[in-house]
Amino acid sequence: MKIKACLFDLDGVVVDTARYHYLAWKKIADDLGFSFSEHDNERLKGVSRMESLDILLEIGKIKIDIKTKEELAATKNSLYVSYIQKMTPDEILPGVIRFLDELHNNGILIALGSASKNAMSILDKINITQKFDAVIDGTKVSKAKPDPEVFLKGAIELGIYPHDCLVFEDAQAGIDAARNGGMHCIGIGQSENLKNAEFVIPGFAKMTLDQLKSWYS
Ligand code: B16
Ligand code: MG
Repeated sequence: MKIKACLFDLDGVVVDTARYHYLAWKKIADDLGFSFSEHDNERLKGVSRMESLDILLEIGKIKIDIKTKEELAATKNSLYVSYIQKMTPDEILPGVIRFLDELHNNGILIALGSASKNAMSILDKINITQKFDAVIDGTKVSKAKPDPEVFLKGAIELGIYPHDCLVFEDAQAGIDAARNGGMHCIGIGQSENLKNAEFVIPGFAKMTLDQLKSWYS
């Protein structure tokens, strides 16, 4: 098989933290006096914290200065952190651990490529840090997805060429980042929301190395 490394997004791929992001952003929107739906929240997936805030303010048609923006982002993050502090390994999405172990047992390297600055703390809470050969998160990159920086840094840390890497992503920005970096990409979710992924799967419950081999040999 030509795939030598698999790079995983975190939110929406390994765990479903999107609902915690949603609850925290919704509180900010409520306090500012406008409604923010789960449908609106789709636009925030894979996007950095400050860009998420810009999208939220655009939805609420609100203009504020940079200092207030920084305060709102900090408030949102405190709320989000209070949710993730309570996370447990039970929240790892179905099939993830089994699939990571199957990859590892067959010599395929594994990295995390997340936009989140809270990624390390989430990995720690769900007790999965040791499954990754490299972790690149929002504290290590300066350019947000769809820039490929997060995945290219992962490939460099693993010592694998981009064209031998496969990314698993649930957000369009993340799929674009993988493809912009010259990597293979499988979307997690529904194909109509995930353009340019080579394949789309609903999750890892039925994902196997044999399936990967049939797609990438
Ligand atoms: P934080 P991923 C992304 O994580 C989320 O999908 C996105 O909704 C969030 O705004 C971003 O992380 C930043 O998160 O505020 O914790 O730094 O999908 O790239 O793992
Ligand atoms: Mg994601």
